[in-house]
Amino acid sequence: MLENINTFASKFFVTGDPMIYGADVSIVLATVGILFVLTYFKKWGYLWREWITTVDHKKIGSMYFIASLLMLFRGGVDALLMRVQLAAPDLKFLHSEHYNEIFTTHGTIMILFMAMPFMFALFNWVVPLQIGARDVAFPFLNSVSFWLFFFGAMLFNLSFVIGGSPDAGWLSYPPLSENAFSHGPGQNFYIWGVQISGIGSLATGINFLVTILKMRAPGMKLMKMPMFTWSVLASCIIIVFAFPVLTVTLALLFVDRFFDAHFFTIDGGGNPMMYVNLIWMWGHPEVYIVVLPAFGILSEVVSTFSKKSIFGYKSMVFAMMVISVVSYFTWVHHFFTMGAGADVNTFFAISTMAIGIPTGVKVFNWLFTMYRGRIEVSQPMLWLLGFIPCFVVGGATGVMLAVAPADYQYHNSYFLVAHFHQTLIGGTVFPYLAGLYYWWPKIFGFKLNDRLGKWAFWMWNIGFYVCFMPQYALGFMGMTRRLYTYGWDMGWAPLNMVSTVGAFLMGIGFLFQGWQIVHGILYAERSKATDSWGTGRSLEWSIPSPPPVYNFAVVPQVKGFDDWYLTKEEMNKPGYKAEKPQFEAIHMPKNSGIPFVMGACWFLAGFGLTMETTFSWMIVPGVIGLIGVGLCMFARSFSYDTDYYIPVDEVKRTEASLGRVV
Ligand code: HEM
Ligand SMILES: [Cu+2]
Repeated sequence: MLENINTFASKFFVTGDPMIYGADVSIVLATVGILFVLTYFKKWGYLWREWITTVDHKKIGSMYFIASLLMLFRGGVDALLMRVQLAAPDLKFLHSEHYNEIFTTHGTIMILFMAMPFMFALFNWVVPLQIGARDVAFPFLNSVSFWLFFFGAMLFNLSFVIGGSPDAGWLSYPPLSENAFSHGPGQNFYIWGVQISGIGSLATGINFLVTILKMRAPGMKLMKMPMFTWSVLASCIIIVFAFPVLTVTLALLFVDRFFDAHFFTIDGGGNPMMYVNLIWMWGHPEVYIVVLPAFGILSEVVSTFSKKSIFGYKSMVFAMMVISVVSYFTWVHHFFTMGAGADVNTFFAISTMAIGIPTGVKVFNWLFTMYRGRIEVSQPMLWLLGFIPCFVVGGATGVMLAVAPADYQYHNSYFLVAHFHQTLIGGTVFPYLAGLYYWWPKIFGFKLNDRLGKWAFWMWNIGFYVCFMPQYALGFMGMTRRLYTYGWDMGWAPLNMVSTVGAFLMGIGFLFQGWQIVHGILYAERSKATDSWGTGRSLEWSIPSPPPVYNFAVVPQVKGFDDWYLTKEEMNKPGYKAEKPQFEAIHMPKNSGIPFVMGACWFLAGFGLTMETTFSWMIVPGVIGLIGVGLCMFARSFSYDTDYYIPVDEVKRTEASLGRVV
């Protein structure tokens, strides 16, 4: 009996590494701590009513943000562990398998569980406010999306302590990810964690696409939409076409692993390169999914703080739409070395370089917006100024990689590692941070401390160049990616040490930001002012901060692009008199617990199917989870009590308490 339990435990739990035991203990302690605090302060009801069951886009945005911050922490710790191992030759800090696991979890977490939810946080916080809507088109689905993302991410992270982490790289290429080479549950965690959250992302894409197309306030023609909303529309179009490819690809890999099929194995007539093509047909558009909203954020920030309308609005919109289409025709640049032949490689080399054109147009438009503007270097603007040089160099090295014959040299070298971090950190994380600082006062009613913010900015920026510039050189010196150690004779030691120092500087930057948020919650001056920066131009700056549940007491009538700016001009005219608003009862969606339960059922299903290859009886929880998902759908289909009205009196009372004219 005891022996049985022992063998079970040793297969079920990850053992053998002091770091893992440390993590086990801290997970248990943190969980007990959280449960204790919630019970002691009687916060369970509050948590359930206000957050877990919420369908309010602003709160869902906040939950996405918290999750992405936690994942940035985990992904960041992974990064630092790797950089410590590589700091000097022949270190024994991480052994080879452990290193493989860490770069896999780092890459997957950073892109799918950090960048994506950070982006969804901004979608949720901002889009309905910018288009004058009271919520997204499908608030219930929005909550489902969040919980699928959340439980998918948790499932993926669980692999650290149960079963073992995936180790076949962030895109899980076969043959490494096939049964023959990765027999344990690690790869299954990857499949189910990414699959479940991916379904959530697809639903979010559909939701925001419909929201932007159908929920705009009267008068807001497409060509009057703010740039951020445009960028979200472009990103969602890509999501809707790209994510189904991911779903199918992962499903095929699942069939290979569970039913011994041969889609991607050489024996039995499969082909691993088919997987590589499929995953990049999603993977390349995916990088544009995360980068287009970044462009949108920058366009808002640059015009607000240059106090000018964005330069070349139409060309900006056009550039974004071109990028969203062309991004489907470049995927082969990730494996020119596959050997598809000169003609195929030429096509993909040219299409990749072509993307540089609309991207360049955007950079020039931001510069021209600043030209002759009265520039105010606020925190969001600072990140924009950090972004431009970083992204330009990242883009230029991208064009170098696009030269197919030259890529035979760069491929899978540290040159590539430096390039993609430059676009992902400089081109995505920096702009998202600009957006965070920019819209934070709108969502929370206070600004984040300037001094701490400047420290964070400089740490991130200096750290970034110190960390990644040496890696370009290391790439030229022959250092390949995914390498866990190297010898003294290679001559790579000094640059690697410099790179590690840079990584830690970025880590310090992150700590400053954590402190900045805590500091803000504790000490920042609160302000309900609608136009937090004084120079806002779009509709979100016309309502109180934080906005009431219904956002707009009266649906705005949009006059033109930069509508709030136009309104302010009108208000400044002599003899202006505010019209008395005509309130009506407001139709709102009701909270629901189904999305959370459904997410939990997916988690159970995913966990069961993941562990099934180790313990066949785990199919039982797997099937129970799937049945639970079905029941949740059934329950939703038959619930009729899904919405309510906020009566006029209550709207008036709320507006009056926010200092508005009633
Ligand atoms: C905060 C600073 C960061 C540092 C110091 C860092 C460092 C690293 C290191 C050392 C590797 C492994 C390279 C190798 O051995 O091949 C790596 C891989 C990777 N990183 Fe980062 N990283 C950072 C942030 C990010 C961010 C923000 C993202 C995405 C949004 C990201 C995405 C990736 C991806 C996709 C990989 C490839 C994983 C693979 O080879 O499967 N990283 N990073
Ligand atoms: Cu690509």
